[in-house]
Amino acid sequence: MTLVANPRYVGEPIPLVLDGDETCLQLRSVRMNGQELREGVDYELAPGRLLLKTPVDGAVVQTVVDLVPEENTQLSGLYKDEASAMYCTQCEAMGFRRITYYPDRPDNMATFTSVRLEADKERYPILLSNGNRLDQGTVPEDDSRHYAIWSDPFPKPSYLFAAVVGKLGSIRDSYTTVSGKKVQLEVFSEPRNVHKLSYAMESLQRSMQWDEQRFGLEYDLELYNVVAVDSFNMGAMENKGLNVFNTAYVLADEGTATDTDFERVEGVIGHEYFHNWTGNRVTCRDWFQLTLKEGLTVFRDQEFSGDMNSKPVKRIEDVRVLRARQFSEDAGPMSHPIRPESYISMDNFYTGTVYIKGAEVIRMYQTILTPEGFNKGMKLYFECHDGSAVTCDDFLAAMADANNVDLTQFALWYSTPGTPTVQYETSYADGTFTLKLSQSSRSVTPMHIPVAFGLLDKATGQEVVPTTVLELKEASQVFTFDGLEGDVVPSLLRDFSAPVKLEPVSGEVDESDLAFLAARDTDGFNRWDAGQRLYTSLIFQTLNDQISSTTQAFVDEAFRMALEQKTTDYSIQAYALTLPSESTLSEEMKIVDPVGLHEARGKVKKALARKYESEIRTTYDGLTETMQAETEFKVDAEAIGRRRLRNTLLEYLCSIRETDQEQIAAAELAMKHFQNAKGMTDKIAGLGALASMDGEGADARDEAMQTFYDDAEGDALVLNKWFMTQAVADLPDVLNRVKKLKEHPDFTLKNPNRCRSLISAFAMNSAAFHDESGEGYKFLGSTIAELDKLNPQISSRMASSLIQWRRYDEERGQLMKAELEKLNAMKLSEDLFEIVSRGLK
Ligand code: HT7
Ligand code: ZN
Repeated sequence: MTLVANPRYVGEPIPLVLDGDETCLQLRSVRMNGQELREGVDYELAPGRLLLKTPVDGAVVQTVVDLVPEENTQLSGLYKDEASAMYCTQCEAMGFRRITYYPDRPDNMATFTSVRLEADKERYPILLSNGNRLDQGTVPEDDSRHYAIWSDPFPKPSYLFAAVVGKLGSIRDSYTTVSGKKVQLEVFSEPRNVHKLSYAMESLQRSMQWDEQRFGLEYDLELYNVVAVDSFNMGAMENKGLNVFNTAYVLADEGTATDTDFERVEGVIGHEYFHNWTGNRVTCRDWFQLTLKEGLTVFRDQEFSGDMNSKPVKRIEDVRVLRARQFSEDAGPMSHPIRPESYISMDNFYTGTVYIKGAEVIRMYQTILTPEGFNKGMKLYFECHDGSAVTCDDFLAAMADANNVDLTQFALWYSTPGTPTVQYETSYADGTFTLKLSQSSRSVTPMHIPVAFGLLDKATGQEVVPTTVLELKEASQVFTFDGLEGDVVPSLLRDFSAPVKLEPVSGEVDESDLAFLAARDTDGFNRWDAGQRLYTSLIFQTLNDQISSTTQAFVDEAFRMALEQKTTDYSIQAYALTLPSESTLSEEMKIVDPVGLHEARGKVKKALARKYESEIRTTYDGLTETMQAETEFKVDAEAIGRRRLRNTLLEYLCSIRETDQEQIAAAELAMKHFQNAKGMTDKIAGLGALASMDGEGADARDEAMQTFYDDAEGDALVLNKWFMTQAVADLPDVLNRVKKLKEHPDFTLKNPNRCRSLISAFAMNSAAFHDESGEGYKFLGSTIAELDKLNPQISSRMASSLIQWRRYDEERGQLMKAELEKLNAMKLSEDLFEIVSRGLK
């Protein structure tokens, strides 16, 4: 590397810090301008760093290190993927320092002009790195070896460096950009998976076109490579011109991937591609600014997926994830602002808060400034900061300056942890509707909260006040709407315009309004949400054994209407028929009762299934007939929606199994669904239903599990589904099953996907994991300890369920805490130590 003195620095030269992880690097030599440097004289080695005592402006520094990728089980730095035998890198956030000594910080943007890779030709025919390939050929001294030289003209921080060396298959295509440049696209995987790459390629082409159309952003290199790797800590990585992907987010075909997998492939391919501008061209000054690139890029991928499929469906899905995942994170000891203020290990801050709440914050800019204003802000952001490492404040300033508005108060979203609450109070007299909004949050001063609002005529369902964005900026504010006639119903926080909890001041939600909105709201998101609130009410009434007949009647009506809806928007219909998840429901409880909640939700589900069994069956059979008549397998919105709806109905039908007779009928239905499935979506839905069957359904369950396993023929992603289905089953002895599966020859703690599919999935099986014996906690605690020795990024993530112990009753809480204390007494990785110690604080 060539050193360049910081032109802003004045004073005596100070030592230059090169970061390096001595636990995996063996330093051989350091040279400056060709001269070998002496340890203790010219440089010093300390834990985590090498100090160059007298750096010289313009000097060329060379470091030579040894490392053993085969032993790198952390999957950070350079490692060997066992499944494919390929070597690959993962440098974000701090993996480059596990490859060599270097100023490994995001604001050090350098051009990597000649990355030379060399390997055995036969065993490693593919040699890839960032940018464009300058040269390749046979090594002159040894014709069994070859080399490639890569050069990336764009300055980049080291976290965006990548190299891949292996025996890979690929598919190739191209994309001609809006200005007529032809870009070569290539997607690589293990040769046996090449037939599963076309959806990723098509998604990439769609992403490139969408970014040009929506934001005027064009791709900038001559080629774009994507590599699928089985062992990967996260979803994917946006390395410049050489994305590395977890196989789970690239490989997809109808036989092995569900519709959700297809949707994820499209979303994650888009996400990594969009990083080329929001992350790579403009990057983060420091890791506290992570949401600058991640929140913005998640927002961009959400918008992309919404445009490719259905906007309301995508919004519902995104808010479901936010509520289930981020709200609980924000209510626990890992609560942090989207721009965190401190960390021990940065890897622990790739969180739901930074990513998905971060995306909600970006969405609020758009809501406040309008899409046109938002686009103006984006344009200015790139004009001012292309090629730089900047901050969230710079982004906010671009939005404010481009629109000539003051966003000072909005900046509180970057520094305030926790989920704000917005309370509302309404009155209506003499044709004037009055709405009082108040806010409370962990910010000392009020936040800037956009509340999208509409009013509907109660008699006709017509919008009398179309969606209007109310800007709540004070602790409490009153808004009036006059000139109205007849009764009206308010629709608040339309399209979920801010990541807040909404509640009436009185504490009593008007359920008749909810029932009206569930049937007639013109805002698709709020129509769905009103139904969810009614279901929530009934589930809690069931839990407390105090069912109100009025609530029951509203729920019945909402469910029946959703069921009988004549629409082709089958996904919306499916979501309207789906009860809120246990994790979303638990957000409503001060002290979470996981088993009670599981039972209450189950009871409501079964009661609805019994009440509407014949209507459910008719719709299910109708869909089955339509689908059987189809000759072509499609993954468009309509086909996905149809499968989603039919699988939702299957769940209801299979929940009716009190008597032996009913158990047999449910097992037969699920088995038929499983056996006749045309793709993985239906197959896994059938298997999922069978997985929880016992008694008269046990034989069918075991038979289907075996068939599914055999059909998988060792396919890693399909086997993950097999493990997961069993880990989340609703069976009394699920923990023993999981323990046995952990010893299965196909199980390994070394592969993060496999770990997540069994261990993390079990921790999400709330009733089983939280069994009052505490055995679930013990199992997780000991597995985390085992895993921490291999892969701290994954072990620390697995501890996230245990640190929620304060949310549970005394007995459960103490049992969970005891596991954290056991871990705390061990020698832990930094990553896990940070989570455990936060959990015990
Ligand atoms: N930007 C990428 C982050 C990432 C990562 C972070 C820590 C450890 C491993 C990792 N692999 C990828 C992913 C993204 O948001 O696009
Ligand atoms: Zn990202």
